[in-house]
Amino acid sequence: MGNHLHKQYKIYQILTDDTLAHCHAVTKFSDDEIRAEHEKFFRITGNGCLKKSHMEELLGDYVPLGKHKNIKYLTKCIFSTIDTNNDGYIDFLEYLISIKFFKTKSPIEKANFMFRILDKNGDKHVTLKEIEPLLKCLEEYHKSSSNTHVTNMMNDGAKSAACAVLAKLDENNSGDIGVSEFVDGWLKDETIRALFTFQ
Ligand SMILES: [Ca+2]
Ligand SMILES: [Ca+2]
Repeated sequence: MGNHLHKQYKIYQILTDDTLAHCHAVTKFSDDEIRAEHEKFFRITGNGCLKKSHMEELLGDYVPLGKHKNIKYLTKCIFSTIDTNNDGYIDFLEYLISIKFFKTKSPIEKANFMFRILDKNGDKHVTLKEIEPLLKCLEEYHKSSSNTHVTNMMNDGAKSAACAVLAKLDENNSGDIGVSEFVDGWLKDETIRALFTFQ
């Protein structure tokens, strides 16, 4: 790792008031929550660069024990989404944003976060090409689901399931899914929630 990259991750090493305020503004976590996560994050990563293997260890706290075997699918999806510059590492703030997804009780927040995970190129539209790889990632997990709507939908593979999701959610027939279409679908369609929930 070059010096430049190293520097970039050191920004969060010491929680100054400014850093704390910034983390709070982005995540809405309390200062105590941020401090606790910060302690854990730097204990595990050492230098503030989170690797995929660290992610599994850190997210283990937010995934029920029985589902622990699925954590690899989960972290793969989340890691590649959060790691926006694709350098293979996640900094402290990116990590905080990702655990917010596991902590929030708000369906709207969950839907918004899932939309961002899906919207890989960040253009605020979710296309077939963005839905399919994520469902592919969750395919094995969903196969063991007790929800027959989910297993039926995944029966013919991720591509067919992605088409079904698009057909369900693309209310204005634009060929992709906007954030309001996704959130609406999430709130009213139990199968959509189940398809994109992996806890
Ligand atoms: Ca997109
Ligand atoms: Ca649309």
